[in-house]
Amino acid sequence: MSKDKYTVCAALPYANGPLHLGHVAGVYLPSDIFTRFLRMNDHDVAFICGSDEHGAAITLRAKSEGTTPRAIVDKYNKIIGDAFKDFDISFDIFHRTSSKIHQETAQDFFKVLNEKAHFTKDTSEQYYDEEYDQFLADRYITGDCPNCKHANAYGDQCENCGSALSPTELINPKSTLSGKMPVMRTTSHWYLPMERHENWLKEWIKKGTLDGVPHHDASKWRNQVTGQCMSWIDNGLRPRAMTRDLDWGVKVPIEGGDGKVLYVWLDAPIGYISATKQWALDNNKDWKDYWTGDRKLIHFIGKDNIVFHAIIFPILLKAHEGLILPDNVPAYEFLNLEGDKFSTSRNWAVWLHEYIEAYPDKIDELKYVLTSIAPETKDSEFTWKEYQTRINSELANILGNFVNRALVLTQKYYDGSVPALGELTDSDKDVIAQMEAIPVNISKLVYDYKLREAQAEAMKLARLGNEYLAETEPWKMVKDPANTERVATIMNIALQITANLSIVLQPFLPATATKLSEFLDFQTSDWSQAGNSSLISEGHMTNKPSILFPKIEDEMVELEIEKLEATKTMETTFEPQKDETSFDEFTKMDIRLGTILEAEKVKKADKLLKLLVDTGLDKRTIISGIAKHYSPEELIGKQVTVLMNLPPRTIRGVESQGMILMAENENGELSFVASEKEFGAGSGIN
Ligand code: B3M
Ligand code: ZN
Repeated sequence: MSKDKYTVCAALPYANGPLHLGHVAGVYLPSDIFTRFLRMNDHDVAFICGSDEHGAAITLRAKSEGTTPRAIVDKYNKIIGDAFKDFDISFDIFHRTSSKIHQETAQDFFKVLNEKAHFTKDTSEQYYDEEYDQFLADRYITGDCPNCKHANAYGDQCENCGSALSPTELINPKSTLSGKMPVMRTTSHWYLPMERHENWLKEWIKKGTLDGVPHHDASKWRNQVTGQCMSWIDNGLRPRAMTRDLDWGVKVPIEGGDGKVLYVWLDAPIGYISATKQWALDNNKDWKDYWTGDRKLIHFIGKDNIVFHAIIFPILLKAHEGLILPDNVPAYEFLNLEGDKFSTSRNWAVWLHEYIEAYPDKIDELKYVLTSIAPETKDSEFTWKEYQTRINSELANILGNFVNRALVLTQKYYDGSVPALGELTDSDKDVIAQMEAIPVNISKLVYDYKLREAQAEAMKLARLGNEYLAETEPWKMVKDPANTERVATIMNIALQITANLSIVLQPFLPATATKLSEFLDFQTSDWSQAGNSSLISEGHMTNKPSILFPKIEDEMVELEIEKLEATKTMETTFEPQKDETSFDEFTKMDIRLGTILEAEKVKKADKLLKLLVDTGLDKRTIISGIAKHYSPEELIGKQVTVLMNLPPRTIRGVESQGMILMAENENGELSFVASEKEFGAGSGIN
């Protein structure tokens, strides 16, 4: 039977910020494990990724960093790409959607679909920000999610519940540009009438058949993937706009497309194809082999990307004709961090590139922990305490301890040479049987996308070895010459387990597997060798080992937790920056220096002082809530900053004609905002 062929795609990260551990645990590490395993099993496989460089995620970031979209994507493509390399994620290519080959591929794709009449052109009313002269789609508009009521859902999806949205579905919509309620304006766009595809989609997702022909094993799709898709379909599919009124993106390549670009969720998945094209060009291959015929397309993604990969992209692929549809869409739930959601804006995150920089020798340690807690079926949590415990009590005490004992004792008793296997006891036979069974179990789990359990199964082999040595205690037996043959047998079996570990750990902990190979002077990447209990023969020379996993000290954990806590303190002490205002709004405020002429307490109000202030223009009464901080006497003659043109307010029967600006520190103490020099009353502030 010929082996299945695979094209494995990992979601293209937006080039609008660095990667954190949530991204790694839920997309890049599992796809890497899966692909490494496939390669070891001699499947023909391409592993594709790249950065997603269009869409509002990018332009809004550029705006907030005060730079151009081009500068943003160049910066983060590099940070992300370097982190992937350092973390040894084995993509065949990490490409970019701002490349020329991608623009052409996406435009051709759009033209093909348009020629085949898969789009409708329609004029409709869309939200528009009058202040910024811009239509508001996707992340340019936020509001409450109609499904889960989460505030700040985007115009194209809710990051909280993962549902895909349209701007008009949002409750209380607000422009992310001006912060204002948008108005409606007419514009025309190309739409994908998704409702036309409902029937085949239902059959394809539920049964795994495509127009009656078996396509994939639907029982292998995760429940949350099938569930989210079906609920979306059952809610009724509607036409979805495939173009946008923006200038950053892939230009619409047909007549009437001026000033418009492709919708980023049309553009980005085509990025998988254009990346494959570039890789094929670089390696003398034909990209079509990876996107047509008898090949499994697998999408590793986060749960907020489900409908885009399991409904919209499949519609586009099928409409295009001749291209393969996904065989599976293993989507991951979210990883939390120390009791809270990862948040880029609040800096509540462990950034991959920062981890790598701080702990370049602890790459496999992080991989191990992240796979152990991968959010495969439900949200999970990363804590530094668990990181420490898993490394110390599992990697160091079990795997590291076993390997070290096996190799050190071999050095000690046999100068590194593999001893002969003698007669086997029942327990030896049992250990050998398990050594044979474990790789079979791992295989089954990997093909079922249960990578967390698969890694646990691989660790079982280390556990088995560790227990075997602890029970047989060759270091005690060796003292009696009558046991020479028995000790040799035990050590032979321990070394065979170690050699098997160098194979089965490869997908999960590649650097560790390489170290084992060096210790043993034995290397194979052929999975079919795993389970063989005589991988290394009598007389083969092994090397002296070094410590695989140094213990994680409390100091490291404390340092990392403190680092995170520091971001929390900052957050609670100072209010986050307010929504953006405009220069126009700012210049509307009339702010001037004033001098306090008189001050007295307001009756029955222990916080308030009634001030008479010389503003240069006039002398006016201002009520200020500073009585707890200043006595009336000490205020006379003080220079202060006055907001002049607030509408007058009557407080305790007195009309207040402005406001004194004050600074407040984290302890709630107040200070006047005044000028550095003694300027005259009435000096303007702008
Ligand atoms: N850039 C969305 C995300 O990072 C996105 C994935 C595109 S995959 C084609 O959540
Ligand atoms: Zn929601």
